[in-house]
Amino acid sequence: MTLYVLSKPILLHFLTQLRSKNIDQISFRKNLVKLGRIIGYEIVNTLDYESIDVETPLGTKAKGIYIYDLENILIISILRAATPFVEGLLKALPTARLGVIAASRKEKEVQVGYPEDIPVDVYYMKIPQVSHKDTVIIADPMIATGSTMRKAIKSIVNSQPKRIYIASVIISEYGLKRLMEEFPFVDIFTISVDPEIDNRGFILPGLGDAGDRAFG
Ligand code: U5P
Repeated sequence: MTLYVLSKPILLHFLTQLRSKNIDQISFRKNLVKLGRIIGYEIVNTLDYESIDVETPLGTKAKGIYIYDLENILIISILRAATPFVEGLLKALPTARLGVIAASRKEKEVQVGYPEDIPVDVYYMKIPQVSHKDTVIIADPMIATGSTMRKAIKSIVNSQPKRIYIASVIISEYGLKRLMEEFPFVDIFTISVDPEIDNRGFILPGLGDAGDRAFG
């Protein structure tokens, strides 16, 4: 398991705007697209490549590389918050195949602390066939208890892809620990690990309900 906490100022700048309660719906969505694109390029930087020669218009040869893993990318979008985020990822990974999982949490309030597991209803799933060559990127901007992500990982893990990546914007400390323990072979890309979860299962400080803020 590798945890990539991406901390370049450009990412933190867009995340800060996302967290603000004053950002409007359109800007919220646009920022998620931008973050998806940059995280997508960070993901590309971890893929396997080979050295190749390329001929320039001047009849000379230059040494270069070809990232062959780009031929086998599968992105899984967890609706609905991931929609603009995945739009950004696709800009960096235009050859990706795309699957969707429609899931909703049955949010429950607890008296003390936070719910450690929230029942998740998966009511639609359409995922292209997964091959052993695939890098599967499961995208959800917010991971709180990790219950939704667990279901998504379980839906593809038996197909044994080459790697499984999680692409997120904010993950809670608890969700991170839970996913790392259960799926030590998964790598996680995020911008922030937030310390807390409230008694309804929302990340603190977080940014609220990403689906509602992006789409009303
Ligand atoms: N979610 C939010 N904001 C939060 C916490 C969760 O939007 O502060 C949404 C995510 O978009 C995701 C799901 O689809 O709830 C993840 O929650 P969990 O299953 O990790 O608890």
